Amino acid sequence: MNRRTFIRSFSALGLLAGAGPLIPAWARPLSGIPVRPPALSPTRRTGRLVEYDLTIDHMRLEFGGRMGKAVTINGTVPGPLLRFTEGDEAVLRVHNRLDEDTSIHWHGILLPNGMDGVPGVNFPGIKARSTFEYHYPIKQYGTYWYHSHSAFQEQLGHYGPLVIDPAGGDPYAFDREYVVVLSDWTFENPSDVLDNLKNRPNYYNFQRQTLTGLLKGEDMNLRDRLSWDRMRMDATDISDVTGATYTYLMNGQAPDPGWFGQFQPGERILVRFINASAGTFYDVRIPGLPLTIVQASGQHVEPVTVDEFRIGIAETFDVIVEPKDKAYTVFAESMDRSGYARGTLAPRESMTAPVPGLRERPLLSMMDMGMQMTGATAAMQGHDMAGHNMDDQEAMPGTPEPIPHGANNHGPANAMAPDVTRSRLHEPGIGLGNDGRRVLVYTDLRALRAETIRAPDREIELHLTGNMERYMWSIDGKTYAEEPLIPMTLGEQLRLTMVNDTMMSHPMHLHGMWMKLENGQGERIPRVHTVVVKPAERVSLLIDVDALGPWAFHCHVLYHMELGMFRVALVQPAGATIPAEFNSR
Ligand SMILES: [Cu+2]
Repeated sequence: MNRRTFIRSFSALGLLAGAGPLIPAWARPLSGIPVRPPALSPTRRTGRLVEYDLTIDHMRLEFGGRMGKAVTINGTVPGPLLRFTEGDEAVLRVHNRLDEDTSIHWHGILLPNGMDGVPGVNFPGIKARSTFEYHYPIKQYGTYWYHSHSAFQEQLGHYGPLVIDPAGGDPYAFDREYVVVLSDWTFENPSDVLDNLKNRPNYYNFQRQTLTGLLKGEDMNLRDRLSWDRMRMDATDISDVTGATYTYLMNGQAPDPGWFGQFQPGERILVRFINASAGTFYDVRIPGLPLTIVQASGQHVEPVTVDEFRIGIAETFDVIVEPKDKAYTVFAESMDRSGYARGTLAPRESMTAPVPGLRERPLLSMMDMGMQMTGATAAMQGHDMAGHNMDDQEAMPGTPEPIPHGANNHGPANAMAPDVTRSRLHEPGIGLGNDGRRVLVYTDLRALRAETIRAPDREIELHLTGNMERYMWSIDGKTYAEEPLIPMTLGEQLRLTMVNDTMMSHPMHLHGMWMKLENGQGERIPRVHTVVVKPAERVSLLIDVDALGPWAFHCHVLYHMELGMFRVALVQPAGATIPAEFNSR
């Protein structure tokens, strides 16, 4: 019995309390039968009524050989797998054993407003040592997740997977299924992480280019240097929190030895990837295996086969792979290349596969800065721009037209506005797509079923704003405290355009309603609950405003949300006045 097997089997029995990682049942290797990861057993099942009990507590758990104090759900990080079938009625009793408030938000689930679980927005929170019962009908299918919306509990392990089987079955066959939850762990108290970022926004960026290096002109020409200075940013500011403090987790396990999933040669395997991180975008690949994407944001898409995909915080992608009789590494590299989460898929536990090296750290580009560009610079979009001359070039055919931003009227909360913004849905994202690998892009996503497209009744434009030097994050230059509401009218068709004035990617999430991503696929427009808006990008989405109540709309980088990149989308019947409590916040 090797160390991995030993720790796994003994900790599963609770025999190694405090000595090994406690692995949720669904994340243990499944040999032979069953071929589905075991979900939490319902407390009771009566017809379509499925009842679960979830207990939130503090526990000391091991991450990469070191003990940390986690917030657990039923004793593990991540929490148990919750499984439903479309058409079920969910009853979820959440028992809070903490000495502080908690909550569970069901990410991507369409439900009555009072069951959405955002304290101070649509429910009071779950008080210390009390129980709250969620009750809602399951009206959709797909891979989702759930997490705390209270303080920094999500960073401490308060998240888990939620899978809903379609009433009519999935439109593709598979022999075995795994859930892969990616997340990030820090032994620092998350509020200290935030303090560090506020005191010195590049606190965790040990990859920073030195000022002397810049002045010597090693990496950039003069115009670039001036631009960076203007932005108060650095070309290596890809993530706020990096591998300097994060341990990157796959199914709750640090990379050595990492998560293990077993299969039998010849099987088709469905892997449900969920990014439950507080601050990490991952680039996922399984060297040697093409990845066929069949679901995005929990919704079926026309299969598209790639070598790699970027998964933003809170996104989900379902992937089908067909491994041969050998071991494979499931490699999830952090976007800033400061570390990785890792797992192994193999027919036997004794097998391992080579672990790829981290790729070179990417640099932000002129495109990311929203610089006005012509020709060759535009033609090189998606590649590192730092140091490239931007003169005398011609526009590349097919490049979306840049749109001038105009004056930066977002006040001091916005460091600067880009000169131009444009659609970047066809781009794989920073650091990807220039090494021959086929990378998933948003324009690839094509819904399996056609949608009825209605012309928008109303259009709104929101700018994602920030000041990296002061670590301020906001929307239209205002924090949630300063400007809490986005009013919406029940029944309207809304076009929401987001313009990212910052140089960081923001995974924007709307609760309670689908957003449909206008990616050029016509009536096959894909539904998303979360969309990554790249630096200097302009993205538009259509929303059927069909659910009454106050719904959270926010950036899913936990620290950006905490600092105010957050709004309440308040859906009311036409003609209703805004309740006083929302004006006086
Ligand atoms: Cu953000």
